[in-house]
Amino acid sequence: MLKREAHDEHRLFIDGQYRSALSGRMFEKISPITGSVIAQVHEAGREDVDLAVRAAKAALRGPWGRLTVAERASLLQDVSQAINDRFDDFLEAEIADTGKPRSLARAVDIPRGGANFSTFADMIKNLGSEFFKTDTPDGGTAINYGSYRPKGVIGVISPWNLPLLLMTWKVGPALACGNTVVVKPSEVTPHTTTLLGEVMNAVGIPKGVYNVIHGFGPGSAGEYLTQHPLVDGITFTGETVTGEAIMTQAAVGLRDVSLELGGKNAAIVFADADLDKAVAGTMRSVFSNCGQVCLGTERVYVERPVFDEFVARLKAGAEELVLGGPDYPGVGMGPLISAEHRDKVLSYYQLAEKEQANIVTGGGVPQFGDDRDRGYFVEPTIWTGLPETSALVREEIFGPCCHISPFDSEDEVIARVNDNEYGLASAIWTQDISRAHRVAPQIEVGLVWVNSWFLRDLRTAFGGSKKSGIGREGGEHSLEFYTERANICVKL
Ligand code: NAD
Ligand code: 6OD
Repeated sequence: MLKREAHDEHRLFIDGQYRSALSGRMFEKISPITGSVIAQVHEAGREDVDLAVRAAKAALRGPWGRLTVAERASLLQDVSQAINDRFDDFLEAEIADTGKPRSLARAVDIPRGGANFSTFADMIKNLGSEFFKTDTPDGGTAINYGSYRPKGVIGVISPWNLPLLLMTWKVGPALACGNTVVVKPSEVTPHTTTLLGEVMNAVGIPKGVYNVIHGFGPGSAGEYLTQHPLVDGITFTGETVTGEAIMTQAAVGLRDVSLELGGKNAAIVFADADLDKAVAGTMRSVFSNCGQVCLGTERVYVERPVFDEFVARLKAGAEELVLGGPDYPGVGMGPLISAEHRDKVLSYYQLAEKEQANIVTGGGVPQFGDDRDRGYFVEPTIWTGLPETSALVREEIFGPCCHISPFDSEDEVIARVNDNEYGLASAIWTQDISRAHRVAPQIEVGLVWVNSWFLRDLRTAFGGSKKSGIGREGGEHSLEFYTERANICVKL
């Protein structure tokens, strides 16, 4: 079990060793549950980042680079097993950093930490290769086959909403393909990424293969990492504006990027839907993780005959949610991640009042009269009555809130859902299977769920269109991004 201390200290993890930042600079990690400092984090400067990247580069040519695919896959299965063996340590670290309900982190975040390694360890052993037999001009034959090698040093930059899940979602396949990584977790959730260094050492991952640098974005570790000339590829999950900055930084030296960015995801509820399931699914997609899920629903379109009933039932569900810290009795929703993020979400709550939205429920900061008043809680909130032009209907808020609009026809709702600059995910609720197949491909997003939400098979393509990202990860798409392919042509 992890030793709980009043103040944890998170060091950098470079070349298999925990180290202080060379500058000695540190920053504070604040608990979203209490608003007090729970850790000091070492902030990597340019020199620390350089050390980490050089360690990663050297490791490509060391024992790691000489492993067979089967040996590498076996070591990554050990990483997966070791995360599961230390499940409680990762769980405590994640809930302390994020404040999310223990039950949620136990069911989703930590299991995916292990699965992200085991899935790609399995896949890499079965990676096939294309083969073409070619007629040559002299009447002979050539054979062509595909070969792959690792891309090199991968810079991994991850966000705070699902810290272990989203970081390992990139580190797992990157290592499976034989790369080495330098990871910069979000400055507000440094803990599980740091802890993973212990696991890497314990199972015998060679030094320099997995490195961790802490810090911020611009003028700090994130920017130094993306600017480093020895970084061969950058994979990023976070906000669209940050993705734009990272893409600009990656353009120097023509480094490949994979960007998983923001969304303004819509749910469509047809009148023929099983309303019990549609309400329960939409409750999850709007309020899970306090609305801080990139795939979460912030726009709901409900066919007019069931609009009033749906709104009433979602309101009842929202009002039944128990707010509290990870272990609060019956907790269904935790706090937002930080004071800064709460200010952002509350600015939209205020805008809703200014724009005279119909506030179905919520819209403010809850007053508990107990310890919870120290945390960064906001009320689960539902609005109706706003036009499609409202910022509340168009912009990503990343909080526990949604706007619900009625619609009258399939064509109308498809046009309204697509009229947005994001294109990440959508959920369709209907019992008409033909309608589901007709509508789903017309939605301009990377992921469509029918009668479900966040049902994941890690072998499938994951990513967004428009301003929600570039490229796809998941399954063979991850293997494609994290490798360099070559064609070998042999004249027979
Ligand atoms: P963010 O963009 O603020 O930060 C993400 C990471 O980028 C952090 O580690 C941060 O320090 C770093 N960073 C910031 N500026 C940088 C720069 N100029 N150069 C290099 N690194 C920089 O995102 P966030 O607030 O941590 O996460 C929330 C956002 O992430 C939301 O927009 C959400 O939609 C998005 N998100 C998307 C997905 C997806 O799969 N599409 C998944 C989760 C979260
Ligand atoms: O499930 C995943 O692999 C994934 N990338 C989820 C992203 C969730 C966004 O918050």
